[in-house]
Amino acid sequence: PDVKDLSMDSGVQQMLEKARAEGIETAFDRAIKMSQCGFGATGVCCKHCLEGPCRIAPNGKGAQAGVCGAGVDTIVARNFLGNVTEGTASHAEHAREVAHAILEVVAGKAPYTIQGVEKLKAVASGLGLSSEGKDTNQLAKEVADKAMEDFQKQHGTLNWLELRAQDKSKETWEKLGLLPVNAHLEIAKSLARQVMGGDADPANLLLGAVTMGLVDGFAGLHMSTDLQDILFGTPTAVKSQYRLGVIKEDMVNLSVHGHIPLLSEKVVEWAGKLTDKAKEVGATGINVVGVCCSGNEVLMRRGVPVATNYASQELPIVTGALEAMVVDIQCIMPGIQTVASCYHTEIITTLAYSKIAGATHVEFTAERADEAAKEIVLRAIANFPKRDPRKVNIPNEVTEAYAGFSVEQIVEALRAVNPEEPLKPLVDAIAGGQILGAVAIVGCTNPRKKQDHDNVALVKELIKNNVLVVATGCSAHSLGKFGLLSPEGLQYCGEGLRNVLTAVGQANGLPGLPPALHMGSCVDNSRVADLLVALANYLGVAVKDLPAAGSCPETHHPKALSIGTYFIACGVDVHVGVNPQATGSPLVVNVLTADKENFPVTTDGLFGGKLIYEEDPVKAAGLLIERIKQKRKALGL
Ligand code: BF8
Ligand code: SF4
Repeated sequence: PDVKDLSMDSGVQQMLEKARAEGIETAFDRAIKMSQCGFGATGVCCKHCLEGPCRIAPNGKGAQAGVCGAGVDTIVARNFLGNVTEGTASHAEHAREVAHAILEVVAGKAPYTIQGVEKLKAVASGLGLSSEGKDTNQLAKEVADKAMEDFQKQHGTLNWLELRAQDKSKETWEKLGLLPVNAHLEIAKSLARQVMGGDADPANLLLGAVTMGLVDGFAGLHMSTDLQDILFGTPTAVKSQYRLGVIKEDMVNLSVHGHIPLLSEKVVEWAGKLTDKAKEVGATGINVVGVCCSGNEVLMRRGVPVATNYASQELPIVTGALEAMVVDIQCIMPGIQTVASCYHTEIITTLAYSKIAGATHVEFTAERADEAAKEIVLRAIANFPKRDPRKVNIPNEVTEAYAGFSVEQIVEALRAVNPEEPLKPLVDAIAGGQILGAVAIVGCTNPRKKQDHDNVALVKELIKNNVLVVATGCSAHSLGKFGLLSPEGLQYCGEGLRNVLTAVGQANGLPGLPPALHMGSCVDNSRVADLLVALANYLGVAVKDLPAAGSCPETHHPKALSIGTYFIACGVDVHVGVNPQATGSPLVVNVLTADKENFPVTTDGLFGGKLIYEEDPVKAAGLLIERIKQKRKALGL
């Protein structure tokens, strides 16, 4: 296929042409070669024991039960729970790493300082800790200890759930017996119930997935965001740039890729300190660029430009001008090493439990942070003279974008309109119909879909219909590349939404707010949830009653299913534009996607939110708008 059908990003298209000319295979090529298995795609293949694999054919043809007697509903529900558990484990480990780092920091063992003192006090008070008479490190230790309890306690429920959940949601989960005790316990229990001969009741397995979703939401997303804000500061609005053109020919280019900002923050810091060394090898300086969620973290807090998002992560290497790509965990394609081996680019892995054969490994721990980050930057510098000038070709487009819209920043921006009741202008605009509702665009890009296309198309359709959009993850990067994170994008908005965003922007000295507000990385979907809870509490309603929804048009990762399950448990509809690999069971499909009037047990009935699976982005926007209108009507709007 033409490269224009693989990505909307012209720089990516240009690099795909270059890769083809140089005989280099990328994820887009592999996606074409690799056909998808029909059984796996519908979730009907079970590999939970050595009697199998067993798979149930659709349409009642062939064996309709595994050797053990498991039917299709059990198999699909169990596989869904497995996916959600995997995603949850990623986020919980992320949060735990940061909690552990804070404990090292306050013990004087790791070279970071607590920068988010305001956030620390707010989180401490939410956890029931008094700040009085305590210095920053003492208070941070107590907060990190509370975080660690969420991996250890044997009774009660997650401290972070008590901290961040709306009471009304908590009541629902409690009644259904779904409250998680501690993250590790629940993850282990979930693995144990998926084992051959374990939980075989499909409805019960799906409720298990909801508990996993709650672990993901509170001990993964919220805990990560809160602790990262405490350690590195809460993001405020920043202006930066997007696209492969942020790679600079005359500089040492170093990309940070992965998720946990412990690494990326230190690399940015050391890049700033070692400019002279870069000059010694003939470069004008060191240019750190972001990829994926590490990119989001340093974009939000430091204004670091973003080169590209998930599906095209191999292509910064193809510019021939990337000296090193340093990675930690999650969403890192092993393919980057194969591509890098054709250039001078050095792939540097950093975590003991996440290596790539052939890559350089520089072990990164909080304690060794300075040493490791310095070595990483020095390695990038040392690679600069090894560049082959004949292979260098950097696409020249860049797009300007604003990011850094934490809840604190959004409230601050609204305060310029109404200092006493900052949420009032937003609520009034929703009540008055200038804003129809709100949708969070989350998730990824996926090499099986034309990159950025559906993320952008869905958002354009929503804002045209006056739906306020917030964005996180790689989907936010899609929007950034196409001007939707900049006031320029206001031209695509319906009149009501445009007027509100312009007024709030102007009150803050900007031509307008962007049509999509970039709220951060994937763990920062917690910020979206916090905003919903704040709005619901202000209005005195439940989160499930708000005219709001979530959408991941181009997702690829099980983490998206975990995040989606969390939001559904909060009563928020979640759209996926990619097959969630659970369509082989009518029961599972009905529980997750049916309206409460049409099926006896649904997530819609239990929690007020459901899954919407629709591959066409414009149709999907229509379905989201329809549900938003239903919820408006129920609120009497
Ligand atoms: O956690 S958006 S491709 S990088 S999974 Fe991965 Fe998807 Fe990007 Fe971030 Ni989230
Ligand atoms: Fe087959 Fe049952 Fe074993 Fe799964 S657990 S592989 S369905 S026998």
